[in-house]
Amino acid sequence: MVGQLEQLLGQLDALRVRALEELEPINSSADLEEWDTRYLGRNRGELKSLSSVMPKLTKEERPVVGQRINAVKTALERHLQEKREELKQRELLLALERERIDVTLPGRALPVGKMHPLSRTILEVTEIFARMGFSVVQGLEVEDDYHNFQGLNIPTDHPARDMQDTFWVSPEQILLRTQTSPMQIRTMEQSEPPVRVVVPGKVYRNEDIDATHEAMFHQIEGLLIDEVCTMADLKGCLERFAHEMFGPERRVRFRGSYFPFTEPSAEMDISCGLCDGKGCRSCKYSGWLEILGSGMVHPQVLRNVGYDPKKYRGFAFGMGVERIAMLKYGIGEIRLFSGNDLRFLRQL
Ligand code: FA5
Repeated sequence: MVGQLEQLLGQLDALRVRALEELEPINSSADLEEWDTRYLGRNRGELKSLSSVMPKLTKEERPVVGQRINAVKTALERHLQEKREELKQRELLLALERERIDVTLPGRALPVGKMHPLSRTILEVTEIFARMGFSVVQGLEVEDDYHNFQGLNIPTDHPARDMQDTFWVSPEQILLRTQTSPMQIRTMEQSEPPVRVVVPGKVYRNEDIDATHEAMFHQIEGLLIDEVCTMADLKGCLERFAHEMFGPERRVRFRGSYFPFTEPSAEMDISCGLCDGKGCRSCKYSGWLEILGSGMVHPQVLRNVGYDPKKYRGFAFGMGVERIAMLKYGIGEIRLFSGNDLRFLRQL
């Protein structure tokens, strides 16, 4: 019996040595779990199998073997725990190594957008007028017949309506504004003189599209009302704008014109920058590009908004933003602005 006991204790010691030897080189969680099951597993673990002889032992032998089993189990569990910790630390270090950021690497550049050339033009124009004391206000793109036409001295049967072919939203009442001029009426309805505003925004006309005409384009309206104001003020103001915008070398000319809401009226042309005034497709071989209509505010328009035309006078102008951008950046085709072609937009 003593020999059997010695053999059992020897087996337990050998199990402990073997288990610890096998534990040493393990370096993955999966292998560790497998080791745990093999030696300490509740059902088929090797320690459990050796413990199964307990019932067959004598009363004296049982505590001796029981103590040895416990000692082996405690030792194996302690080493298992230490190994688990070690693997956890190692995996953490590996993860940190994998995710390490090298702050000396060059950064990845984010694609940065740019202002659209039309937005930039609007900003440049309004800044020039802001320096001359004008405030910038916004109007409505969907307008009524009164503000777009009648208040501006263009009654229903007036031939001037044919100059701006209209997109109607509801027949004869609501429309997409054909010009920014309705903001002349709205501004004067809402404020007392003196008035100095510029109004940038989109306008719509049912037009044939070509290199210089779009059906949706932008205008900037200007309105100045005061007790003293002459055509010379209008010309001075617009010439100054043109020279600040395009440079002093560009030539400017005024041509007599007709608008029902200004009297007298004039259109302003700028010498074509593409051909330097010699004539090209863009300026329709005239050497000039019309950029705005203007004139002294008609007394009837002043009466329409309740201003006394004997006391107040003023001038107004409306310029085409696309035409100005074409002149400024030497672009020969208006449709490029709304084409969304990045190759074009990146060039500017
Ligand atoms: C008007 O729209 C008047 N409201 C301007 C005005 C305001 C006159 C205040 C007097 C007082 P006109 O239709 O000419 O005028 O247009 C003004 C400018 O818009 C033109 O000089 C041109 O630069 C631009 N423009 C006109 N039609 C088009 C179009 N289809 N595409 C691009 N730009 C255009």
